[in-house]
Amino acid sequence: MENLNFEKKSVPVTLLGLNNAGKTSLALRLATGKWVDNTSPTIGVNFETYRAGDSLLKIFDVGGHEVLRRQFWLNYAANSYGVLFVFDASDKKRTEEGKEWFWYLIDNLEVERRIALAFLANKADLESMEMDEVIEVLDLQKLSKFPKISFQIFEVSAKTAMNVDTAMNWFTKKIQECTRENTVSPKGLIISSIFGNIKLFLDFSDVQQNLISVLDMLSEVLNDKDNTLRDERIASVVSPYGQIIFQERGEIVISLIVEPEDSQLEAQRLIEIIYEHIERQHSTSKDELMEFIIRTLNIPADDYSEINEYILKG
Ligand SMILES: Nc1nc2c(ncn2[C@@H]2O[C@H](COP(=O)(O)OP(=O)(O)O)[C@@H](O)[C@H]2O)c(=O)[nH]1
Ligand SMILES: [Mg+2]
Repeated sequence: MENLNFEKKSVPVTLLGLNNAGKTSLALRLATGKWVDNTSPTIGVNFETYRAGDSLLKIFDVGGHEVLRRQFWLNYAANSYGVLFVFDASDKKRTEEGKEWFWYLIDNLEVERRIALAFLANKADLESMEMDEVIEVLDLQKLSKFPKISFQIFEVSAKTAMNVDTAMNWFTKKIQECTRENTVSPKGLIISSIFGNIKLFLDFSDVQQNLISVLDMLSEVLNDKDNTLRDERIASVVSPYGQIIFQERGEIVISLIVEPEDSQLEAQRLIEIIYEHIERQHSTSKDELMEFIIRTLNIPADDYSEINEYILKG
């Protein structure tokens, strides 16, 4: 079985920039294809979905108010495949503030992997700074010193849609490259209840030998779940036989065991796809679910026979 195109391959990306730069307007244009006037200031974080070919970008629109900047920007950016940074090129009074916060983000962002950055000089329909001026004043040339950041600068208008497609085509292509680089080699997967009762255990390698330790870690995470589960109900533990990513949603917990050096972000994305599948198919059969998981995790056909499947009733 070759790489299949899944219905939902939602890839997290983040929309950042000062308040009033046009982030929500842009997010709505991407989600609906229309200009939506009268956006109100974003409180906290919203998300919109943008379809690009067979991928879906899940765009987190993070409020731009100052308190939110320090609290959320780095966290969301570090957990994304890419950042759309929106800069209001028509607001000369806030150029310095925009520059300061843009560099706050870039200088403090800690990512091991490659990340795509589209710098969007927005509101080009108004009287606004020329691109050359934006690059110069914000020192954007300096971005080339960050090898992990693939960047491109676009002059756009969320209002008239000018250059929005061009920017998004570039961005989506880069995001696809970044997801391809973030491969994981799943070693096992456990679906359990929030009380730790195992419903399905798929073993793709030698996890079985370590099952007790995996289960111990699972129960530790669950016993203390208000502390261990971070945003989005995720926890991860690195152990000698692999990295275990736990995610809780509704009544169930999915734990994916991958190689220690594998991408956590990609592991989370795969878990997300499995959750969405379970939620959509209310009465899915065990075989169907297993087949979906094997396809999603891209377990090679030759390894099928090595899959040990255990259903431990709880
Ligand atoms: N003329 C113009 N106005 C825009 C554009 N994008 C956003 N705006 C306006 O800028 C204001 C702030 O937009 P909003 O999307 O709420 O900004 P956010 O705080 O970054 O989410 C709103 O009045 C929008 O209508 C644009 O491309 N051109
Ligand atoms: Mg907003």
